[in-house]
Amino acid sequence: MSFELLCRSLAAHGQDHLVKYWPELSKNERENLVSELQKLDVVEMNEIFRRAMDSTKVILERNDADLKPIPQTHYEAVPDLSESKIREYETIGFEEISAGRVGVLLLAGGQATRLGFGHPKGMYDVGLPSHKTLFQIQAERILRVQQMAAEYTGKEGSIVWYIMTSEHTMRPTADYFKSHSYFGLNEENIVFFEQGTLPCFDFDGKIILDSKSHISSAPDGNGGLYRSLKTQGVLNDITRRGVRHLHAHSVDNILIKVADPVFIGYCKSKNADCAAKVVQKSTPSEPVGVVCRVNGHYKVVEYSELTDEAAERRNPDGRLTFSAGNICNHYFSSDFLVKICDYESKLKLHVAKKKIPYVDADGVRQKPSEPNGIKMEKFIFDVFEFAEKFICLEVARDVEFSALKNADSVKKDCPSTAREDLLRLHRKYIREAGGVIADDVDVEISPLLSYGGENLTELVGNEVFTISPFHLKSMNEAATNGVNGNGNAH
Ligand code: UD2
Repeated sequence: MSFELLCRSLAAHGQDHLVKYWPELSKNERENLVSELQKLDVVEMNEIFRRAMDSTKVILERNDADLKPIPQTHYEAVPDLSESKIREYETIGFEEISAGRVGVLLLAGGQATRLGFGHPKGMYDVGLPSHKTLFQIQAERILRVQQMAAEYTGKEGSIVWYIMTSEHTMRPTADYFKSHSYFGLNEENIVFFEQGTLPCFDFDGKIILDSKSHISSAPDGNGGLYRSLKTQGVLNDITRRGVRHLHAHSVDNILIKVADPVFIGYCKSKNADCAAKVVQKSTPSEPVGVVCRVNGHYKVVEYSELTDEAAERRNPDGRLTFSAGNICNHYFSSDFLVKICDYESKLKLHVAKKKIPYVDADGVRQKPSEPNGIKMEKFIFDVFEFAEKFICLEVARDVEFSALKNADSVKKDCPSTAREDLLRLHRKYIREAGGVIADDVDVEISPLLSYGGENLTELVGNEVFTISPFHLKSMNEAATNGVNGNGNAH
């Protein structure tokens, strides 16, 4: 489209202020602005703003009677399952992994603002003895679970790792993996793709200029996954490789069981198209969304939308009725993803009022002290209601969930709690395998050695751990990187 046509289209849709500074721009700045404007579908963006504002006007008059917990037929809790049931699900998961039918969708497009880290969150080192980052820990869990599946089935298969980044995290994430030789994974089985952005608007629906030649925009939320799967060719890749099961999760859960065979096996055996792992809410007021049914549809209801009465309601056994805390840990069948990506444009838009830097009437960039506009996001869980067979798997929080959200000063969901939660779990694994370890001794178990506490008895049984901090490595790792911990070879 020529510049003149572009200007006419902007004017026709009330967004011509975006070219206000055109006469002042250098050649490079003009090229940049034109390229951004050409990618902007102004009709669609105005419509998105309208829909987003409409959604904020909907008065939440939900009756508690509309809310129902997940029916028992669609809910299982790992801590209550028999060992044989867990092995049954795990076996199915291993078979799917070995057959190359399992993929992981890592949500790594967030901006890590609360953490205050200037790099992709997956590159964060919470200070474990090994100093492994979240990305490395996850990569090594994939390597280990592939190995476990191969040992179990006698057939080597690969997990495909689809990593969703955003405009700010794409390059540094891809470079980071490359400079670490993909942590031993086959480069061909890692697919980086970029989620989209949405422009930021002022409250009157005008798109905000971040500078005279640059539109203010932000990633379109983790629900932007569905659009980017389609536009970035990832759905085709999933189909081409024959991947049938996708485990989708946030980047910031240090305890994440990546490509969890038990979860995959559970979902396959129930013929589920969509599922969520949940943890029991710790208290009625814990600020987490709850997975439940609203008028028969599966949804995540934000804690702010739950009345005190509903939040505090308990079953005869004392458990909270609405206890299924969402942890951004989901399963999708590939068929479901294909279906959902076709109507992702209807997904709800969540609006957040933010302080968005802007260019003022005098052409000066300002950083407002009060919210001056909105950012819009789609949420990954808003597709639950479209599932034909949605199920939940409750998991133990101390085994599977510890999220890194904040800086240490917040003292909650921060680097210290993530590190402590992982080391506490590893102490538990050591004790279960017959080792002796005091609570003040820090031993980290490499994911290359053990995925979920297995494979340790021979190594740690009757061993007394006194050296702290200590890194318990796999044989290969110790051979390539040196001995374990502080000089003690195992
Ligand atoms: C998420 C869940 C919340 C709860 C909580 C538990 C959503 C929408 N909310 O809340 O219900 O389970 O996690 O920890 O799932 N991300 C992107 N692109 C974006 C925005 C986020 O990839 O545009 C990724 C982000 O990198 C992270 C994940 O999505 O891995 C969760 O995002 P968040 O940390 O912003 O979500 P949070 O903690 O508000």
